[in-house]
Amino acid sequence: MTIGATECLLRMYDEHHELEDYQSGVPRWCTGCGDNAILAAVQRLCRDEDLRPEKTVFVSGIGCSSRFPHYMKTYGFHGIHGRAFPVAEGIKMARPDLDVFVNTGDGDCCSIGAAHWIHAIRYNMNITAMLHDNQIYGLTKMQASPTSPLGTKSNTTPRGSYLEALSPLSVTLGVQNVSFVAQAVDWIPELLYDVIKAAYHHKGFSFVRIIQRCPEWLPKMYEPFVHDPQKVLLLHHERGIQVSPGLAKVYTNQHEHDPADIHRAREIASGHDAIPVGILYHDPHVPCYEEVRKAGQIRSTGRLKAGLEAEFDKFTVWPHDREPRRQTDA
Ligand SMILES: Cc1ncc(C[n+]2csc(CCOP(=O)(O)OP(=O)(O)O)c2C)c(N)n1
Ligand code: SF4
Ligand SMILES: [Mg+2]
Repeated sequence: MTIGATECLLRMYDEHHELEDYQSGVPRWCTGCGDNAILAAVQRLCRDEDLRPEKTVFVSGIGCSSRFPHYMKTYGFHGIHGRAFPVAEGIKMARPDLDVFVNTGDGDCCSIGAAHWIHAIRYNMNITAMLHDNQIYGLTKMQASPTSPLGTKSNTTPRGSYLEALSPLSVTLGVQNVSFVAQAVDWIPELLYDVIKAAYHHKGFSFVRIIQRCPEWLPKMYEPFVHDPQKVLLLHHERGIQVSPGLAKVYTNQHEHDPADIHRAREIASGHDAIPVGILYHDPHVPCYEEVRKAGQIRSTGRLKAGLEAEFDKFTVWPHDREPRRQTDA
């Protein structure tokens, strides 16, 4: 089909998007909540990548952070607590042509949804996952989560939490088929954007843990890190994040890390000094489940129904006077 110059121009205009094309509503998050910074970075990414809103889906579970899809003018699914990953995987299997993102909290992902998280890593579907890790259950008003540091005082641990925090980076790096692991913090927007962008461009399951401040319940938790740039370790590499001169001037605590080195990535993830930010691990060659399974093949409803009937018939106990239905060959 040939199209004229005017139509061509109109199509180009139609397909060019501004920031407003991705913004929806006024976020209900508290002032200073790190979720606002993550939303701003993601909306900017959508604009810069010119993502088509009708071909983009944000999926979440339950929590403050899981309100994310409401603020994106794309498709979205504000799901069930802990179940963002299976919903996103179902969408990707049925529609591999869509860009699928997951926004999940530390309770949502690492507590009630932990089993789904592990399998999402192993399935390695082409999904960009952002863990909004504020180290507390925010929405339900301050209960300790698996990522709360030892001694965190909360409504469920008034004398301080009793266990060492679970490390989302170390867990992810320990799962078979892991293909992309990165970390960012909400108070360095430039780096947050670069990390989410790299995650989006990775073909496979990209897991970004974002340290997200919750000024409502843990107002002092990250003050020392925000005020002392030495407490942040910038990971840079030609195959990872390349740090801009402006950022390098402020954040002088830097480390060249090759994201292909999983052993070094695990060492960095388990360190207890400065917060490492950048790409810890990247393997672009791990096969995606949707490709292995040849997702997106459309089956007619007639064929699906006949297949189901045939399966049910196998287990039906028929009365003596009735012949079983003839098995279909679907
Ligand atoms: C099945 C089920 N169990 C418990 C809850 C209550 N609940 C809602 S959000 C939440 C925790 C949210 O914490 P997190 O995932 O860290 O998100 P945040 O609010 O901190 O962003 C809990 C326990 C629920 N909605 N559903
Ligand atoms: S309670 Fe915490 S996580 Fe929830 S919106 Fe407020 S600052 Fe953000
Ligand atoms: Mg939380």
